[in-house]
Amino acid sequence: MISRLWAKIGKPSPQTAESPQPDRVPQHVAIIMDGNGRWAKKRGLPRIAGHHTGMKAVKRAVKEADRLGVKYLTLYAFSTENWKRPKDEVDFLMKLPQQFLALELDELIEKNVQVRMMGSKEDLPSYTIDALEEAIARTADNTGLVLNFALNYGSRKEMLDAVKEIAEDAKAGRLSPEDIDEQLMNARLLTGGIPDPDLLIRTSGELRLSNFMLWQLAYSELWFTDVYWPEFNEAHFQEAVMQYQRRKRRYGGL
Ligand code: V07
Repeated sequence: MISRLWAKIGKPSPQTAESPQPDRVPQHVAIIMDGNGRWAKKRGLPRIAGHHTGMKAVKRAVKEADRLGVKYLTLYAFSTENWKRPKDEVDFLMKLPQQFLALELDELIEKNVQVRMMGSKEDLPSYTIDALEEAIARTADNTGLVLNFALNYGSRKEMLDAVKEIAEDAKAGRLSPEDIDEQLMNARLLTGGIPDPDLLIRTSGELRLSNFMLWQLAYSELWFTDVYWPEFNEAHFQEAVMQYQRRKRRYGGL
């Protein structure tokens, strides 16, 4: 009886409630990985314990993005403002790229992941730059998921640097003001070649962009969760993607 009713009205697809539709997966997901310190504090642990456990959530997010068919994953690992934190914490954070890559680079290579970095190498310790450059070089020809780490990144600095470059070109007569359009600006930003994020995820309950990809997020869908980053798992990622799929994207039109 029930099955005949369903034949008339159409069976509820288990896909819609339980897991993201494989078509319409966001091409580019960007994540502000917030709440590592608060997660640690809640447990009576030092902040660095939160950062350490946060790395495990990075691994989960990369695997889940890859499994879902996301093409670009950008992770905000360290902002230009994070230098203001206590020196011990900054020193610990600066060791994480090397630590992460020592554990994960072989698997990333095996999974055809391409590692990229977005941010200023200035002020980064040489061991961090070396580890990053090795990972970038060894995955440069990979054609799978692009894993883009925002490290020592700030969006206003990114835009100012782009504008300065454009002004220099104009001053030297290499371009004229009429040539300055969105396409040119896109090309001069650190995301050059990577499409704008379709979906931004921010954990830990803060409802801000915090100087992250301000130009590129102009039309992105935003998804916030109270979950602290070290607890962010596959189910949360799927929930964000399902929410994204339920929204109708308008790009300012109707
Ligand atoms: C960092 C762990 C995740 C939560 C956010 C803050 C702490 C992975 C990296 C990383 C960066 C570049 C790279 C490979 C891995 C990382 C920093 C902090 C500075 F090529 N996690 N993670 N870098 N945290």
